[in-house]
Amino acid sequence: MLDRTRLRIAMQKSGRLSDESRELFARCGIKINLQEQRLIAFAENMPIDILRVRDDDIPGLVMDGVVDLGIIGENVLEEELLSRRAQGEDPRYITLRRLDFGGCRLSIAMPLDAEYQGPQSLQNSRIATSYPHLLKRYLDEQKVRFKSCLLNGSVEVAPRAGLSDAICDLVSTGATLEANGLREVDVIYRSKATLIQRDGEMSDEKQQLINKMLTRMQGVIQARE
Ligand code: PRT
Ligand code: ZN
Repeated sequence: MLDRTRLRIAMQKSGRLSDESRELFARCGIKINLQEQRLIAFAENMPIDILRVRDDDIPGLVMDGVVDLGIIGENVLEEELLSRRAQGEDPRYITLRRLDFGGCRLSIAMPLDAEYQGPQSLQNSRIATSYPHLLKRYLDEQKVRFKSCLLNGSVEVAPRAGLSDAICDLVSTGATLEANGLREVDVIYRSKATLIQRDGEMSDEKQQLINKMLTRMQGVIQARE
């Protein structure tokens, strides 16, 4: 049985955020043994348990109050927020700190030969994406009607495969778009990793621990700037 008095933090098990999340804990003085392929890792020197999961599960774990804190890309967090709101929920969480890693942008891209003169060029087109709610929010604001094609991977091959006219996907260097004959035409969201806390009561002990972590993080992040 898990000890609810220990602070529970969710991080990505393996992927683009996991090394830097782990490094951040280390720099905050939290000693964790992550060697084993376990779901849960226990800090040796503080009452903290680390839950290692798919990044997509982290916003929900925090919003449902299953974990106390989570480190997550704002893109995934915002998409989950919009998705839950669309289902009539009122999800709550607190942003503690925007972090200095995981930077990327969610962009619309089109085949090199396609014409683009602003969002209106996307009128009635089909767009492949893993972020249907962020895309809809943006194109609704632009009064553009579109059809989405939900893909959770290989989004960049959709136009070539005849599945869509355009894509809306994460970009960092732009190499993936270039390799697939696509051109970035519009940035709809800029993201970084962020540290979030569940809504609701927190025991004094947990709150003190969170405050201590935040103070240390402040020092670490300032030192890197
Ligand atoms: O297994 P799990 O579900 O946990 O991981 P995942 O495969 O869903 O996520 P992962 O590890 O790829 O990304 C985690 C988070 O890192 C994302 O949600 C973003 O917040 C952040 N991030 C930063 C990125 C990128 N940069 C990025 N470049 N996530 C994905 N990409 C992909 C993008 O989807 C595209 O395929 O990299 C490719 C583009 O990169 P460039 O450099 O070619 O432009
Ligand atoms: Zn994921």
